[in-house]
Amino acid sequence: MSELLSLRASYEEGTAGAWLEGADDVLAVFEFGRSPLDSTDPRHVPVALEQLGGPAMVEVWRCAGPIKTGSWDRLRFSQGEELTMGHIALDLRESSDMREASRLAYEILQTYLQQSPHQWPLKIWNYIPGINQGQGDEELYRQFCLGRADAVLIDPGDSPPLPAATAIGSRAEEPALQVYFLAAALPGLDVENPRQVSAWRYPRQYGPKSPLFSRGTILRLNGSQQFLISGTASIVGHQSHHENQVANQLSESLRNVHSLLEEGYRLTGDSHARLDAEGMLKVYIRDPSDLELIRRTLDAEAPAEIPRIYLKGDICRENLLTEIDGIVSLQRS
Ligand code: 3EB
Repeated sequence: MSELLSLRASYEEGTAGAWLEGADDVLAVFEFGRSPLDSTDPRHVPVALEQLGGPAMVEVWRCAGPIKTGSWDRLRFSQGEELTMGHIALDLRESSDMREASRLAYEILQTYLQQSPHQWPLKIWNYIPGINQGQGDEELYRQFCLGRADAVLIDPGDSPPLPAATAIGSRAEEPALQVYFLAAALPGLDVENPRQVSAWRYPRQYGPKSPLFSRGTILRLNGSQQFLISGTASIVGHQSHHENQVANQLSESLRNVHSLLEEGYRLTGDSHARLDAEGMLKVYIRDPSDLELIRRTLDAEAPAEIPRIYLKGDICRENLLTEIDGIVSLQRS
């Protein structure tokens, strides 16, 4: 793996504990299938979503040190020379509702970032228990979007830099709403997908407040460039496609990823993103029995070199069965 990359993100075998003890350049260790409330160290981020298939992996982020750790209100952070990872887990049993919990999480996140040397979130991951529970505008995902919009001081009409994001559902029994992010001193380059309506412009039918995220951001630091890809589903324009057809949904999601990377090339003018060994993909799957079909489809349609894991998670629209996100590096051509 190139030493030049600002963020070295990889899937590794071994325990979270061993990775936290081992190296001094570890910014974060993500452990799957464990409640976010079980974090043992600011760099340790347990994620409730379970890994599907094997071998069992942890996700490790490394960057230039020294790495400083601490906490701010209910947020825990780990700060390298140029990048910060922060995470929040709010116990929903102590909160009146999802909108309020989401508003609180984003308020804490925003207040933390305002005093951090790394003020700009590049990507935010959101894991929401029981995301599809509730009817119509009461659906927990829509309530989550409302709370996020209540908190963030952003008017998308001003075209401010927006972070990339992923929003996925964990089991309804999971007690914690989890939000974690990667931030830097300068904003990323926002990339929208020409095949998709920008999320902040979704029509009213998808909820009272549109989600606030960009389809992807490019992190540019020290001559290296990395693409942080938002959760990408089988959505063309603003509509879900291939209802009940999980393989076709995955193929459509991959077409969206390729279209986004192509748009990144158009914007940078000279840099190609490649799905290669320096990157990583995460595939979220609603129904674990779809794993083999999804695995076969991805193996046929994406380069074998790019590391990938499969996580059990619900997609924020009930008619979607799978979603992909990832990190890929860009090379000058
Ligand atoms: C979509 O494209 C699928 O609310 O932060 C993807 C990425 C999705 C982020 C979010 C939602 C979010 O609309 C859902």
